[in-house]
Amino acid sequence: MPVSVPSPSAPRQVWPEEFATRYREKGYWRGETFGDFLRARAAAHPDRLAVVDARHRWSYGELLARSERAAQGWLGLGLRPGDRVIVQIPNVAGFFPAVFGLFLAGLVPVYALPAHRQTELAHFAARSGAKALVILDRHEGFDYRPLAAEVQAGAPELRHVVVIGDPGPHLGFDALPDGGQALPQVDPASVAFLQISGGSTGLSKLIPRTHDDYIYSFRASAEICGLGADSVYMAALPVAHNFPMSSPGVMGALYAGSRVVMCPNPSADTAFRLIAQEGVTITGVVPPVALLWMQAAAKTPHDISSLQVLQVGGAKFIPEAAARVRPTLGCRLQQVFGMAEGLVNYTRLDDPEEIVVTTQGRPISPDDEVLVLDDDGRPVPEGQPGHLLTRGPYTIRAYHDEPAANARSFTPDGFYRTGDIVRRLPSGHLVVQGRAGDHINRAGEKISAEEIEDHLLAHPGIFDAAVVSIPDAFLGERSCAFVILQPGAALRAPEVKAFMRGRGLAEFKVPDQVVFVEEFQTTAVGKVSRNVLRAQLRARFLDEGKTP
Ligand code: OOB
Repeated sequence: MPVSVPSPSAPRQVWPEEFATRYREKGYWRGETFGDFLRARAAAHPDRLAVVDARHRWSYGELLARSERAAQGWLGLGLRPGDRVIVQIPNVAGFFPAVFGLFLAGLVPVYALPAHRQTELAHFAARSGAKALVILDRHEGFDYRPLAAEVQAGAPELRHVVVIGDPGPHLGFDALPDGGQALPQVDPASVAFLQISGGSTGLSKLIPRTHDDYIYSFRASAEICGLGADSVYMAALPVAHNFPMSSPGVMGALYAGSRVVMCPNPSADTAFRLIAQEGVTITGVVPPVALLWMQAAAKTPHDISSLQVLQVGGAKFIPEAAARVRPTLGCRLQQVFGMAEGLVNYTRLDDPEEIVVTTQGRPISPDDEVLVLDDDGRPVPEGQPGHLLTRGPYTIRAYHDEPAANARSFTPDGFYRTGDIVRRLPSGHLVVQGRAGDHINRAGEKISAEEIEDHLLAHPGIFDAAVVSIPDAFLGERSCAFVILQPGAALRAPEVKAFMRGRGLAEFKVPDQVVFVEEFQTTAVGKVSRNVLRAQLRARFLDEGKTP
């Protein structure tokens, strides 16, 4: 096999040598790539079912064959190891040959969510320098082909749009040219893919994850969740997100030789039908979806008794709701508190019910270092709230090409500042108390206040804007934009929302609520920081009892 020589611009993720050595010696990093493990499973049990969706049932052997063909196709386009390819594919089986094809060819997927639109995709293209974009033709009533064309028109480096399904004006995934070359040998320490950050400040950052570090995180996750040959994991959340991807997610399930079921949307009806049909044993959802499922369970015609574990994460699951999972759905609850940057915490399947209901779990690895610090950077006494910082064998040391954000988000000795406020119990379990930063966690979708404010300010009738999170009984948090109009401007909330939709943004970023104000209160000193301003507005809004 020829050794892959990544293109010079290929993203990198490097741990200091002493850490890398330790992580290898302890057996966390085993020098294995995505391609290696798929080949190994296909050799061990070629006929076992690997991936199922409404139209396909592929065995491990078939998945590998399709992925190898795709790898040839990617190289046939002239792409070279280390090149980036944006992947915007919803929950269909076709996701896997596309991405395993990229892995086998030494190419680097950039995972976009199905909800992302022109603005986000253009940003990922510019930041990653991607040369190709791969999409599904249409999903849930949305046609991704015109969107891809629009993105391509604004991104000179994006040479190819490849479509699974009917290609329209683009290139068909099944019609990729055969590269006819030996597949490269991929370095397990190289970057396997770029994940998208929640974007706590400004636009989303790209998170480079290596084969070594990511495979460790889902191998260990699969063990924690007890996955094996008889397990059936259903991806109910968009598979490109880190939670359904790797906690243990579809990758952990394939690693463990389990079966993966792709659920096209998380509505109770669709999900319950698939659980019953496929004998799903474990799946993961965000808290609002769990609430809907608990409500629907009483009257569903589907038999969901195969479900053993419901994972809930991405946003805080309140204990009152958590306590109802077992009685209503008849399965165990596992809370998952993770982040695309690395650290993932789980309540364990044998934890006492009290811990499962009231905490967000404890870290995967004995080598996950967790600090809980006060505002001055000193450790807080056990059980007290503080800032969560972390470092470990699957937590990144830097974002891709973001010197300023890296200086803010990482300490000089390599700890990632998560932005979360937590309490740590004597057992090591963490309880999430809130966020230090200014983002809105809307049903697990993270929205940067700053990014939305910038879009609002682009409206000629808007003088100033501040976006804040408001507690919401269903979503956890919703977004509220406080807007000061230009003198003489007469805008109403629906117009502001329509304007935001016209900006080519993911729908979840359109403010849920728009409140017009005359001015922002400032202190006697004059200017206040955006954070203080947002906190003031939020307090004023809640004081005035505007929230249900
Ligand atoms: C997951 O990943 P991201 O990158 O979309 O968001 C990370 C942030 C965390 O820093 C925290 O603020 C919040 O989402 N979060 C939770 C939570 N899980 C995530 N807040 C409270 N309770 C929880 N259980 O959201 C993610 C990645 C992997 C696994 C699970 C979730």
